[in-house]
Amino acid sequence: TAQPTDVLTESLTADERLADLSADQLRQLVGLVDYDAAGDVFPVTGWDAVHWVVGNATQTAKHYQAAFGMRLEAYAGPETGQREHVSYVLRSGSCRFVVSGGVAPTSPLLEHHRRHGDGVSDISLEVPDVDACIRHARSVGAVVLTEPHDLGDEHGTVRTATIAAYGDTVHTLVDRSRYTGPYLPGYVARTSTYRPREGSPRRIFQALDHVVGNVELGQMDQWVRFYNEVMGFTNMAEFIGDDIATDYSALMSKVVANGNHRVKFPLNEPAVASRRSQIDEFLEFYDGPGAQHLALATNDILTAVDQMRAEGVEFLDTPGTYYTDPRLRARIGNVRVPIEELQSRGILVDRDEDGYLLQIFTKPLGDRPTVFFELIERHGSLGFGKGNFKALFEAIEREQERRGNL
Ligand code: TYF
Ligand code: FE
Repeated sequence: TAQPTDVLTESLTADERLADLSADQLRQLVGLVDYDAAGDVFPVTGWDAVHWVVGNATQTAKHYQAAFGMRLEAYAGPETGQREHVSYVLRSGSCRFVVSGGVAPTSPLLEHHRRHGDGVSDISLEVPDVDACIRHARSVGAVVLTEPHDLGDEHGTVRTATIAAYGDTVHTLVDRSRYTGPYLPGYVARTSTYRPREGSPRRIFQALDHVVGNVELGQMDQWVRFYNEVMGFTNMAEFIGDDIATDYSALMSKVVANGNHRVKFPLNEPAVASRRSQIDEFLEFYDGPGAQHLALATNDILTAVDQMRAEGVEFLDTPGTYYTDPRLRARIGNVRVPIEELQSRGILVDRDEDGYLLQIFTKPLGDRPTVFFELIERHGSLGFGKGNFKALFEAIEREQERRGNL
């Protein structure tokens, strides 16, 4: 029987409850919009988890706790009957990572890692009706990798199915509305033994904002169509077309999103430019299409950057001229902190008709020049920092040149 407090929590979305934010705060944090859910062929209510395959999940899980302020919540491995690999479930706000690595030499995860290095294998999404989504996806030609099925234990049942996306990346659809366990059947609850340093913030980020995919030359439009037709996602206004591509970006980009923009997928392809695109470099070292960056939404990017830097995370440099450029000063107007606070940390700022955003990008996290992170603090802007593309792509190319890949 529902207690009064349960009634209260039930009126919140999973995001609001997990991120401990009001509806308004969440709306601002990740740039939600109103939409009419009637007629949605593939209703998506949020992100379920980002699954990583890495070379050393045990250490990577510690890094996400120490440097990203994530909390360990669940675990599966040989001790719990999962013999081939270990998986750590980490969470910050409503953003969940599942970090896995091979244990048995026969683990198929080791093959994924040999080919791609550390990377994202599955961007799993929360849907209220797995079967309806799969019926629709199949009817428009999507590749169904795992049919809808139930996973159960003493905590209830999770319904799930998996469809193929770009490269080896997949989308597992998850309905956990009838489940109360720590993550999925097969996992046991496990908490962090890592203790944040005295005075460090409770949480560095509250939610996942967007996940960007890099695809092969000439394939961007076909993946945009995939998200349009299979998932009913619509195209957002922000894109990098031919014009910008050849001038400085060396890439083309379009953005698709679900109805309320909770899930946003920018998709990049390399442009035919005078130099080797950062997307070509990714495709070579990831050995195919894959997730390029994850944007983490924070309500305090200054503390987030300070905390992450102190724990060894490296960010792209922004030249001083970015901040002294009078056009930037004129364009951005007033933001919540003095510009010097942004400059000392290398944080970028962009403004559009809806408001502004603050953002910063890490260098690639692993050994290969592939996946990296963005921190984003939105104040009304629903965009991706279009005004920063030039400065950002120049910074990425400086790194690319240092690696000898430009
Ligand atoms: O997600 C975005 O669109 C921004 C900008 O290779 C961006 O974060 C776009 C492409 C890219 C790196 C960043
Ligand atoms: Fe981004």
